[in-house]
Amino acid sequence: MSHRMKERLAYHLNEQRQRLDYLKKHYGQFKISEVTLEQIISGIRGVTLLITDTSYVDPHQGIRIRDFTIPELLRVLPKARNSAFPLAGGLYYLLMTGEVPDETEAWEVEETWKERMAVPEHVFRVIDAMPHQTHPMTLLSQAILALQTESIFARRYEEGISKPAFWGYYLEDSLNLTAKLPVLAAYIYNRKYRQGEHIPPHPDLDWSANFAYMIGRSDDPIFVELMRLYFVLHSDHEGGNVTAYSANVVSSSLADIYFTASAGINGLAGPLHGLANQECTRWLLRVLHHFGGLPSEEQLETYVREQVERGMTIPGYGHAVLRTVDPRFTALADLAETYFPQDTLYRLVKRVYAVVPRVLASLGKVKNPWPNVDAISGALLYHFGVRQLDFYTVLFGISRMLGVTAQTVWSRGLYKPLERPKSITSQMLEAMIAQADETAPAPLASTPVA
Ligand code: CMX
Repeated sequence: MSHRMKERLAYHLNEQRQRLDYLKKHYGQFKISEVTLEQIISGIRGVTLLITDTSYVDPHQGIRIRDFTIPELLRVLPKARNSAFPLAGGLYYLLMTGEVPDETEAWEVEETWKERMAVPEHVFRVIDAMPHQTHPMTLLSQAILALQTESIFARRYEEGISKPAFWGYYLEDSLNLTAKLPVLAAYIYNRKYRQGEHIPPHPDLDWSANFAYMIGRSDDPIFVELMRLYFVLHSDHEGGNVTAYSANVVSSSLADIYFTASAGINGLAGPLHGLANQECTRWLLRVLHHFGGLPSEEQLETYVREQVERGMTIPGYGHAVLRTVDPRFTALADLAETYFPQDTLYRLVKRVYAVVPRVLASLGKVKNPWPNVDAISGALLYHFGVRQLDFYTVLFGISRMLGVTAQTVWSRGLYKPLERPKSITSQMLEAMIAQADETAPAPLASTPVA
């Protein structure tokens, strides 16, 4: 166990509980949001409903992880050996405690992970039992669920424990799960695309480098660097994204971390969310194929306009919260610009960036015409020969589980109750409107159909 991390977490949870108790007691009636009918019908967009301290998506600055912007985060976190990029263990320490770890603390998490990487055999058998064409996200979700047999929280809960003890077991489970994620991802990759060759983790490597090693790609130091950057960038995006939100609801029922993480992964598998990295790369390749190479800006603009006029979505562009270029996009573009600016797919990414925002903006309805992280992440993986597009969201997933598990430990540590919003029927809604507005037309539900 990473003792220092647990100790600091206990301290901050205690402090935060007191803070929230005070706020609830003295400012319980303070209004944060009002919700309109339009917002409810439009996916609760723009309604502040959650308190999440691990990170915040600033619409105009992008993600702030524990208040650090992406460039700040990359600067302050301890780096892996001979690397320009942070150790995932240090990031996890920061997500969990809100404190920037020193190198020893970051390595302590990495060492804790190493001790817990062994995956029970039955989990591999679950993956093996699935048909070869199974989507890697299905396999990841199933593998995480198969690990549920190992939940310490579930066992202790059955024996009878009280609320203050919950978070400690969620933390144990979280460390056990996150330790195994690169192993699971590599196993899925090797089984699907490398004739089942199984490479066990290397005891000397950090969490991120180990993934590269286990898929047989650690010989390229820039790919290893990409993995380190990639896993930091995708780790957390406040509490309302589909992954975190679904995981949070599931965990609020005191379902353990394995049920929680699997639920989050299922949400991430949708094309409007995590699967957009797969979809975007497929779209980029289709563009190259269509034009027989890199199109000019003019050609691309005509192509994109025609697509959006037919009602198609341009993957990798737009966001429910962001209103600017995603800084995660910029961080990945910086890496590509440094190491392979002439790569054709990367050059296309840049050209798309020059064209798509103005096309989307000209439609007048797209709230954010700018690229998100999915507009580029796949192109970089593709450059390094990871060309199995359906695998891309798995990498997003194992990184995002760092944030999801940290959020879950905090939720249980703050004794958050069961999430259970209220719903009404549309008929009730019409009746409510009619009562408030005498001039409203008769409720549709009671209007005879012509
Ligand atoms: N291409 C074409 N049209 C787009 C668009 C895009 N990239 N992004 C938004 N629009 C359209 C919407 O479909 C909507 O049209 P209708 O009114 O006709 O239904 C209109 O613009 C308004 O949408 P919005 O309020 O700007 O965006 P939402 O908050 O509803 O949706 C998102 C956000 C991400 C689902 C959307 O921008 C999208 O589908 N983008 C492409 C998929 C993608 O990249 N997803 C990954 C996001 C990051 C992540 O969560 O991982």
